[in-house]
Amino acid sequence: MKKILIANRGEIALRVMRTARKMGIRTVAVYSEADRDALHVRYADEAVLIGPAPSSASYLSIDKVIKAAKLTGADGIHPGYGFLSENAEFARAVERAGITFIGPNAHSIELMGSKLAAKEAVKDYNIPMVPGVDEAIIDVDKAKRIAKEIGFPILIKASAGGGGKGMRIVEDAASFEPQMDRAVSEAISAFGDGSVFIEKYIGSPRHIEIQILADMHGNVLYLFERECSIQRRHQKVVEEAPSAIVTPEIRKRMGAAAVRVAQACDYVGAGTVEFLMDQDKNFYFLEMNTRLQVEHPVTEMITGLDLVEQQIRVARGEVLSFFQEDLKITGHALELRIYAEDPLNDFLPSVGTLDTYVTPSGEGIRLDDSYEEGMTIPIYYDPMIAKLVTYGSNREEAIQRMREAIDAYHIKGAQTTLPFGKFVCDHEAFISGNFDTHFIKNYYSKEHILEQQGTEMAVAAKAGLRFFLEERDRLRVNNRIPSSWKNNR
Ligand code: MV4
Repeated sequence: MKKILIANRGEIALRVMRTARKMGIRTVAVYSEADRDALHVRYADEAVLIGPAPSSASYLSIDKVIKAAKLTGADGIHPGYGFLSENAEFARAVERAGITFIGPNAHSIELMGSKLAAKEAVKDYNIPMVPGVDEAIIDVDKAKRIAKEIGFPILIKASAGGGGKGMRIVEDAASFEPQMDRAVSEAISAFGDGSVFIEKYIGSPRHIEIQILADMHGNVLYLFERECSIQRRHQKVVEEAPSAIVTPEIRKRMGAAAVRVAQACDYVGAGTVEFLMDQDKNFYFLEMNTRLQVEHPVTEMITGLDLVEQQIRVARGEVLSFFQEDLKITGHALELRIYAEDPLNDFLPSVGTLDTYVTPSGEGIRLDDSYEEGMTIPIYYDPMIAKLVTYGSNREEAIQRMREAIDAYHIKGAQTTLPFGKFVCDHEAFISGNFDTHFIKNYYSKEHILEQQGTEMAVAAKAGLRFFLEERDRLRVNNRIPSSWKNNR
């Protein structure tokens, strides 16, 4: 592979290019009209304009991306995350064009894109699953019977879903049918596929995922877990590795289960197997993400591996150069996603021009971003500004570094989730490790941030007053200097 086209934008495009460059591989950016001045365009060796701002006409256009690759002679395409990264048709079209898709084969993507197909595929692989049915509900009465057996509440899920879309909690038998009708029509309008199934509802789960890495020669390894329970409307905000509650014994079992999931779909490349963990630390397979994930840096920090480098090596057909026994966790890493969203206004997008953009740096700080002061956040795409990653020899140190890094990060021109990150790092439940996917719902309200800002403002006011008094005294001294001398400047 001599030249890679990155079919993405923002921080992930830059992040992939950095590794390509390190490996001596040339890079091609694609960009939309809204991204003419974007950093990924500037950073790449070559850049191709592929269309107007809306993603559907640019970053999501299979034809345009492949045309750009042919035009520039790219022999590999990295899809990043989002956009076309989990589009089986795209993976197929890339291979058909004689270009290497840096990701799993189209079959794996397709299989894991359907929750029911995924359940079916892993059936004989001894993977712990949430009690429920593993086929689409056709007979409502039968489903109701099974629901009673499992015990309410149960969850109706869309097979084509993911990220929480098309999910319905059913509290009792009476509300089964109306909730089911809603789930089906929601699934049809969102995914064009009304297949739904039921699972026992795990009330206070943690979301823990395992990073896996597989080569074309049958080697599959797990790169430990990431804890992603701090989410808002299925959008992760804080992630960490390792999880504060996963023991070496659980880690080994989860890792082995994740490897079997990968084997069940002939997986190649970097992938993530998601699990739910209940309050008794039982874990259940949820779904597999067949892409590089946003939060992959925390895994890189604790393993010392470059996941993009591994993706490229595996895509070139190389054998993984290490074994499971070679991998170990060193230290602890946290990631805060900094979104241009207003934590004081229900996390609504708050895009604008970054009038001030001063970033933290130093030991144990990694910042994956794609902005510079003066740049404007486009309204067309994901409003993530940056991923602030901190590393420490232990969890406490990583948290303390995150606090300091947040304080050293100065953004003006858009409201961001930075103060929310501070709230999390200062929260007793987070610090103790005793939290679940309801953390934000249970503990967060904007008053906490207002209070925090109030305290900060009070501190600033006090500092300002002291400065004023000191200056006044100094100036008074100056006033005693004879005017003839003072004016002689
Ligand atoms: C669940 C669940 C409870 N019980 N399944 C949400 C997204 C999709 N990937 C699966 N999800 C869930 N599935 C059962 N049987 C609770 C969730 C869930 C959740 C999972 C992970 C992280 C955040 C979440 C927030 C709400 C619900």
